[in-house]
Amino acid sequence: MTDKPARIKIAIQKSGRLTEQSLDLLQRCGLKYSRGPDQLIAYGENMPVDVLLVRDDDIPGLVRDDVCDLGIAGMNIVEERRLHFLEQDPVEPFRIVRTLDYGHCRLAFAYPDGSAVASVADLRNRRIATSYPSIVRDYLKRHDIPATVVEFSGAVEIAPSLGRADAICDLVSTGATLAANKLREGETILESRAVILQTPVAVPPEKIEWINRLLQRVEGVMQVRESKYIMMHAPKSALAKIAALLPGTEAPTVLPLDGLDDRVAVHVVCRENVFWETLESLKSIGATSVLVVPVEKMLA
Ligand code: PRT
Ligand code: ZN
Repeated sequence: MTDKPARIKIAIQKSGRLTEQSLDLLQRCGLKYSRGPDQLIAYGENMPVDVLLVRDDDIPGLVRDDVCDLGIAGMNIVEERRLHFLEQDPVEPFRIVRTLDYGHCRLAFAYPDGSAVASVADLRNRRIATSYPSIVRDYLKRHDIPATVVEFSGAVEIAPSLGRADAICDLVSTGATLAANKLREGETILESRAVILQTPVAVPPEKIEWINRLLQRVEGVMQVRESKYIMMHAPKSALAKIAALLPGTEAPTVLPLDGLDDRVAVHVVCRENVFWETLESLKSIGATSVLVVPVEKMLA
């Protein structure tokens, strides 16, 4: 018998677009780990949390099979694998417990420049190349479009020029890859970000504390990243409008300004990112000296 808490395993991408930010997230949650070069497991030194470094495609399966308690992967991979697993067994294979703020991309159709196939409506009885066959088939079925899905494991964008497909459905971020391959972006069928998956089985009591702690810390890290402290001078009469422009804001601190009766200093914590458009709108209702400052830590 041992009193040690059971160790939690979290699977993340070993080497790819999500690796750096996933490791950074875990570090911000307080995890210190040791990892040798090419090691597949990084052992947590100060928390009973070990990190499995694997290909992103394997992460949903590892979580479904309860080999890992948690996993981080792109929604594109997660949804593709989910639909695939559901074909074999109609039980939800895992739970998505948090959407993260990195790995943004979209799964979209794209059509060759100058082709007669230029929108989803033209896809009837055509061939679509993709690495996401389950998502694409599901979309076509839901929209009642009979078409052939041609599976490619990579380099999908060259399928039309090879004569293998009339259109593609692939991940797009900036659109540069499509443009370089003379393809025009069409309809988006999935907006994707990295997400945290949790195993579908009930969490054993010896793991509950640390799984909850980790997920709560992720919540804290996300909240801080999305939060901004905003300071400005504004007309007293504009306070309601300012609150409406800054979503997720708690009651603002309003301070008098020396020698000015109609203007005040306003300080607010805004729990969403603040864009230039918002600052321009604040200015248009009379705000001046607007400062937006990042938040380091927050205890709600
Ligand atoms: O080896 P492993 O299997 O783990 O990695 P991988 O090669 O399958 O995945 P990787 O590292 O390329 O991507 C990991 C995850 O990052 C994806 O599953 C997405 O969730 C997310 N992501 C975000 C992207 C992109 N942006 C992206 N732009 N994944 C791929 N791309 C590719 C896309 O497939 C296309 O080839 O980039 C190209 C398009 O980019 P733009 O900027 O030219 O539009
Ligand atoms: Zn992959």
